[in-house]
Amino acid sequence: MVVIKSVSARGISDSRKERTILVSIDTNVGKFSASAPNGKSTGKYEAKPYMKSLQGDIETLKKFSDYFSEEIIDEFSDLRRVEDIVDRHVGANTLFALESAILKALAKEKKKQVWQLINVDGARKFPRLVGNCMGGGKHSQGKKKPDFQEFLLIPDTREILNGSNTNKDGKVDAEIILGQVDENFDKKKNDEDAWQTSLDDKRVLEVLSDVRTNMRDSRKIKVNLGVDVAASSFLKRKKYHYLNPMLSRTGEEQLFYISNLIKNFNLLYIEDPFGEEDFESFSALVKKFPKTLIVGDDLTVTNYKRVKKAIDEKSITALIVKPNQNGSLIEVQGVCELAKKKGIKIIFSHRSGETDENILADLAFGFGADFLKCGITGKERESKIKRLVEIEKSLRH
Ligand code: 2PG
Ligand code: MG
Repeated sequence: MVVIKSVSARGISDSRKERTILVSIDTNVGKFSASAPNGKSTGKYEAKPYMKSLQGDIETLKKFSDYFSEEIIDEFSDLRRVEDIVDRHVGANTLFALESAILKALAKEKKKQVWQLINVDGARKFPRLVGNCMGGGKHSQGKKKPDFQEFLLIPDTREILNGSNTNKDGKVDAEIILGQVDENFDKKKNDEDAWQTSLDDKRVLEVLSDVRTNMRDSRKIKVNLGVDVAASSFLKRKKYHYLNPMLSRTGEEQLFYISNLIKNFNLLYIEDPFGEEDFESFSALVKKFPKTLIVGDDLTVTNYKRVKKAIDEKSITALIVKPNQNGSLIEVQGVCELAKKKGIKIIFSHRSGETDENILADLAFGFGADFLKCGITGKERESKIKRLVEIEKSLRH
């Protein structure tokens, strides 16, 4: 069992140089720490990262430090006791980092890997990688850019290195093509290290289609395409306000437009194609494309109630799980169990402002995620992929 002797926290910089929290614990089996990432295109319904402020949460943890020592942690479900202590006193980033540090201590004490604390039935399925290749929206700078936030490559393999190398090659290929077709291309990358471009959404999808063909020819691998529309970020007064080219679409027009994109570009994956309140339009899309991954992120925000509503209303076929959208890993477990029971695919995901923390890989594997969305390049993104490779290797021996 783990006994927590003390808890402390401090602010650190994320990949965007914004402040986030690092929580450290001192235990009977040593010192452990973990950090939380930051979102930018945050859902209206996600839990607040901090109660009042980062500094406020740091002080709260300090005040509560003694209470933790009274709790004995012996298994994953004991995290609930920690949650009982800090419930409504700290935000989701703080809780997620604290629980992550505790899981690391517990793994050490049990001589196990973090994923083994979760994956009690010993499932061995690796997630497919979802890699952000080109981007726009809130994650990119510049006046002229795609309105959609992320254009994603999804290699059809569960071998992590193969998937990761395919995505890297695909990203290099995209760079070459962008150099030919985007006169403004300056090789700059956005928040998630994806290429910034001045092309519009459709033209980016054409580039991505070429990348798909090239990967098939050169690497003999099938690559599927996906998009994170992050539609709430350009929805105002019931209209989707596109800037590139400048036009607005009603909800109905958006449904028509998205449907055409799915058909014309054979998209496997479409995330947040409508506003975060619009369960109905999501349902209409699922009805038209029951086999496509219609993914809720801002819609569902890793919140059990919203996930249940989305499933009950048949609004999604897949679900983004961002542990720090919620904070409670116990609820994350509940969300994953519900999704699995209902045949909804699970995509664990990084945030746009990331740290070197790699526990996301253990969580994704442990909870049996179907996909892991964590970018293609950049040390904060690659740390998660490297950790998956490590898990893969450990299972071969
Ligand atoms: C998303 C995420 C991660 P953010 O919308 O899916 O790619 O972005 O972390 O800014 O919410
Ligand atoms: Mg998203």
